[in-house]
Amino acid sequence: MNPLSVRVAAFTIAVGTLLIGTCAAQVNTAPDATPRTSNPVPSDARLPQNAQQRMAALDRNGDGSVSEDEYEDSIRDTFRALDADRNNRVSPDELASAGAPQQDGMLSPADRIRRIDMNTDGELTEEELERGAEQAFELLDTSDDDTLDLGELMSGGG
Ligand SMILES: [Ca+2]
Ligand SMILES: [Ca+2]
Ligand SMILES: [Ca+2]
Ligand SMILES: [Ca+2]
Repeated sequence: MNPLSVRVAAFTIAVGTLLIGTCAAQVNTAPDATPRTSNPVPSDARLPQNAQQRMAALDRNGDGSVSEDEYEDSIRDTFRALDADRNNRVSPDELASAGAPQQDGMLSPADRIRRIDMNTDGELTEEELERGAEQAFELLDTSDDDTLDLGELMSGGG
């Protein structure tokens, strides 16, 4: 891989984790939540660990693939969900408290934002998030049919 494609791949995974992890965290809130938990963002919230779960979170009409519309809807919802103080920007703190998984070797929330932060102010606007996500969609859509199937989602780090 040349340096650009390494960077682009890291970028794709960053966006995918950022977006899809958050969507599915919401979808999965209730049934498995531990009753004793009083934390509004349970640290044990189940995040999507594989492409099947990501697909379930994104495929709103249940046809087994993710269209650009479904993807864009999710991005908008995700942005609103992340922007806790509603100032139309997502800060690293907001991203961190959304429960995105932090594992060994993973980028910190601030670093993930930096990947798609076009004006380098350290926070994401909806436009920055959408633009980053569009690029991620195109990279994942290797068959170029404007939908993401399970295999393509898997190739995005799931
Ligand atoms: Ca669909
Ligand atoms: Ca905010
Ligand atoms: Ca920004
Ligand atoms: Ca495709």
